Amino acid sequence: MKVPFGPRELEVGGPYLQKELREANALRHNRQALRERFAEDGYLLVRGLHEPRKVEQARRVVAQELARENLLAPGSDALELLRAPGAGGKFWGGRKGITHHPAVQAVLESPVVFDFFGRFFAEPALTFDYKWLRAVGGGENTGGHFDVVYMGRGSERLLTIWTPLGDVPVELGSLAIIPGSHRLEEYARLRQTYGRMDVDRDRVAQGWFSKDPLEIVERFGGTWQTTDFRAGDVLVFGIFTMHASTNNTTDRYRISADTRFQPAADPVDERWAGANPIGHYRWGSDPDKVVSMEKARAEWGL
Ligand SMILES: O=C(O)CCC(=O)C(=O)O
Repeated sequence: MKVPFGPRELEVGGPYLQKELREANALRHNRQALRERFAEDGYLLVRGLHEPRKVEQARRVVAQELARENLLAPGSDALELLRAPGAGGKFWGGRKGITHHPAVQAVLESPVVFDFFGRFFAEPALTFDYKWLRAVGGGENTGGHFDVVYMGRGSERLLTIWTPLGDVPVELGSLAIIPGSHRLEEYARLRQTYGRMDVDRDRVAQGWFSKDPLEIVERFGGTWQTTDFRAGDVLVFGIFTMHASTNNTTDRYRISADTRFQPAADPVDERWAGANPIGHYRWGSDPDKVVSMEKARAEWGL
């Protein structure tokens, strides 16, 4: 089977893309084993962390919001998330009315999530108030990037938890990771250059290192790994783990949230915390000063 992934079609099971993300469920209650797995892979896949019933309640709230904005196909069952003709994607980053709706918050800030991170860090965890919640439309995907370029001003132990709000099989646009990209020697230069970028400070037009997933693995090595996610599963990864998503090739929305956790005692990136986080404040502003990713890459020799 071939999967559209950015501008490419990659064979699942071939050298570039596989559906073999490793489950970490058996390690969930063993801090040492979890940490060793994370140090090796740069991610942790936990199946069924959330009760599917709770995920469905959150999904219902997001579906109602899409319906309110006339983005769902008229007459369709809202939970199916069939897109209205011509409807595009939707991003509710920082929109507290929906990201902090009790049913959504019950998943994203559930005690099971705090317990998971508290155990992993061996100290209390905090989460950014800002949440990244999205409905990914037809043909859309996420390009290859490290999260550090968006949120690297605080804790070096910051982790992302990606939470699909419903089943997300590969054809709906599943998250894909390059295991080991956070530590492999071949990625060292990328970490030392692109990985030190800050989209607000440096005004680079795009946070994605590349829209082309094949370019990344051909150049730096590794293999994209993804899976068919089920409602309740989560994927945790670090700020130097290369990730992207396959394209949504269906007529339905993929909805998911990415949220962040770190040790509560560590410094916090000021853009994402507090009652009204400022978020990105300069990224993409002032077109005369924006630096293209091509130019930035030329300067890094990449
Ligand atoms: O959901 C997506 O497509 C992108 C998510 C992402 O890049 C992240 O969780 O950091």
